[in-house]
Amino acid sequence: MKLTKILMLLIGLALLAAACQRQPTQMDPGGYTGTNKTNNTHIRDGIKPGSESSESGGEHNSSGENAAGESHLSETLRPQKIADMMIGRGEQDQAAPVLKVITPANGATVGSSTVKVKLELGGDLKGYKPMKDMATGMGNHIHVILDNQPYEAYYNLDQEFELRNVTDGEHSLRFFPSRPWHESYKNDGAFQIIRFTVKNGGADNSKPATTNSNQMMSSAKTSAPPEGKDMQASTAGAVDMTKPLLTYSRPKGEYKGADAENVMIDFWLSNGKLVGDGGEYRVHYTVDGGEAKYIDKWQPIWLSGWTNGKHTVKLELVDKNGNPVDNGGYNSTTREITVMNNNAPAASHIGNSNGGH
Ligand SMILES: [Cu+2]
Repeated sequence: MKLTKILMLLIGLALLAAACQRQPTQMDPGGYTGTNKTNNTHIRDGIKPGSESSESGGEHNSSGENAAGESHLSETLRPQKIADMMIGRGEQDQAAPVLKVITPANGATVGSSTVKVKLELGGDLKGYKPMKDMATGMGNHIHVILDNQPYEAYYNLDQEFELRNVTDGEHSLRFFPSRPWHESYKNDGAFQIIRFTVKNGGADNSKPATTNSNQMMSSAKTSAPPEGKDMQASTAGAVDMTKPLLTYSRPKGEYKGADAENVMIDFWLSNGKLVGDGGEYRVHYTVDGGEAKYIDKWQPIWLSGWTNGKHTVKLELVDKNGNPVDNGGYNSTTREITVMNNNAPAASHIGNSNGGH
């Protein structure tokens, strides 16, 4: 009787172990190997990515495993939906957009807690234009980052973007163009960083966030209020704009349904190259404080196998030996995201559940 119970327990454990081993582990476990683990070439081959991984994702969901537990993440190919979108975009993904910051000027002092942003987009655009599609809530957009906060999405460059309730003090702003699925353009001139100061701006961060209903703010020509966002209280880091700078971009916010199956990690890297691109840096990332992983080529990666719930994602710039490379505190960033992968039928529009950000 007792022996039977033990035997059954052992068989159960063996089955569990076998289930875990079915998951492919493509990620670099540590030291730089000189190979690139991502498989962007498969986009052209039209291979459906992550079929094994989505299966394992289902197991975890049905088990109701705590999100704080290990997610058994694995690197997957660029999702087919995104590969399809790229084909539909013509040459846009080969564009080299160049941003110019008109307002606020680098070094400017602003006497208001509402900071107006004006950008100019140039370069080799190949049809790239920031614009929100009202039907899908998606479109090309600019990522706007105040200090080291999560980015805000800016869609219509014909109108100013308003950063509201910005606290007094020195701040930094970073900008770069992004695709509808939030993958950044990585060409020279795409990324811009400026510093500015708010003086006697009168921001009150004890007040609840206000909506953009202040009609006086918008210009007489336009009926729609400007895009904008109430900002959290923060100040600039002591960033040296000439030194290697890692800018966290994705993941961010909530991932639901089909979008939760493959979560993209994407970042901007200035003034330095990763080892896989002939440089001397690596991007060290951890999920939920788990095993250290590395990105050695500057391109997005997609991870599948997320458990439902909240997760932390940390990106950090390190040197070849794994030592942190600091730059005003911006080179190590941790964000919390929420994953709700309910295995619902695929959403018709990827990214919808991200609120267009
Ligand atoms: Cu975005």
